Amino acid sequence: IGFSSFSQKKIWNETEKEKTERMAWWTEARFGMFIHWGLYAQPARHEWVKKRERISDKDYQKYFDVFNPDLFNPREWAKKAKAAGMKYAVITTKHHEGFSMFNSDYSDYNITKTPYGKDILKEWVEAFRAEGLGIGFYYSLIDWHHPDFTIDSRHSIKANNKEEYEKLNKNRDMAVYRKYLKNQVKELLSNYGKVDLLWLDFSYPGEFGKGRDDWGSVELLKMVRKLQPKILVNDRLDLKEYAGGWDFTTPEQFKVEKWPEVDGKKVPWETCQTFSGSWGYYRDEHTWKDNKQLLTLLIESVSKGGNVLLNVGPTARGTFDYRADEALEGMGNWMKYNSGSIYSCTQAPDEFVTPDNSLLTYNPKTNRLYVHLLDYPIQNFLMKGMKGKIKYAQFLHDASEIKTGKTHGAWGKEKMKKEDVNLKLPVNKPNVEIPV
Ligand code: FHN
Repeated sequence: IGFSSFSQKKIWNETEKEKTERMAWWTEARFGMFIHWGLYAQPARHEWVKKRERISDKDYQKYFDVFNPDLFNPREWAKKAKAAGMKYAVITTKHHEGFSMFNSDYSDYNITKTPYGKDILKEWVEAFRAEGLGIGFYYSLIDWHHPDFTIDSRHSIKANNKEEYEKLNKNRDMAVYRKYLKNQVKELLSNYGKVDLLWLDFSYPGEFGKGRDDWGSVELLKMVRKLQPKILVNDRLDLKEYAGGWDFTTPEQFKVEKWPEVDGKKVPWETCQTFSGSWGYYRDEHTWKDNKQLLTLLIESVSKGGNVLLNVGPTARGTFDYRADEALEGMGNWMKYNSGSIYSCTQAPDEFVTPDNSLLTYNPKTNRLYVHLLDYPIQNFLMKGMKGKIKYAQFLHDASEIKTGKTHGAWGKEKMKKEDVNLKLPVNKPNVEIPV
């Protein structure tokens, strides 16, 4: 569908080795915080509340008029992210509602014009950078507030045919919007120091099959690259080429079956997920992932060579929901003992057979294999085909040795082959979270 195509050579004259080096901090980090925060935190009914409830600009204005996160403490947020084991963070600088959480010369629909009155993004960057976290900016390509943004099925108004579509957009000039988009991205990448990651969101085929280059992607990326030469860019511009259009792919709210590939080649990837069902703060949301689900998500992603970007939707006063705090603390309790099996780890070499009900990760630098038990086996844990490949086995949380040996009785002998190794685990699991 009319996606502009170009090779990396034209935009980013970068070798695979240079790209690997540029991405190394992110690949080793494995775990980041996503933050969805904007006017939609006021109604607290999902970040798409304006579209879902078909709220007019006029009726949505009241959220702008009262926005004043008086309890916002970015350093506290950064400490919580760090304690959870997160190494970078990506915040919505502007979501689809079109409200800029930063001071912009191109739109008065921004944070400095609300009762809050200050550049909240600047405060956030300073705090997260002070805690040593990577800085990522989410910027929505979609803008429900800008008078020149093309209206289509992403809006409350659905055009049912080409005529209606053209009538709806008669006074809208996407070339004007493209310029606005480029100017705001330029502000973001010029006014806040080094930005490590640009998380653009999202592209879709033009209505009625009309392919379009909505965002001026090639020119936009050339500018991005010029302003922030080391920055990472995700895959949600309307450019399909891995080599040039983007650095990592972003499977959202689902678990990949295997390491994603493009043209038969494994590509960097990061799954973005919510603790609950909503990205923005949703007060009455009751479906929250539990600690084991979250930990398994993180381990499973790393076991397939990927990252996890886990989302918090702060309240309109600038606090984290108590359930988000609990989820972050739960992950931090596990990461305190086990981050060694996450940071700088990746998919284990194919020679290692993943035992039942467990997940493997592997650190290629240290040649350490990490076995994550998703529940606790009774005494014997068979690792098939590992004879001669395990020098020493230990529990990660206290480094106590795990002995190897034969399995018990006739059944065990029959089960265990000569090329297998059996880990003799204590009957009661160590006093830490499952996964162990
Ligand atoms: O529509 C957005 C959604 O609100 C949220 O920001 C997610 C996060 O990846 N991205 C879009 C849906 O894919």
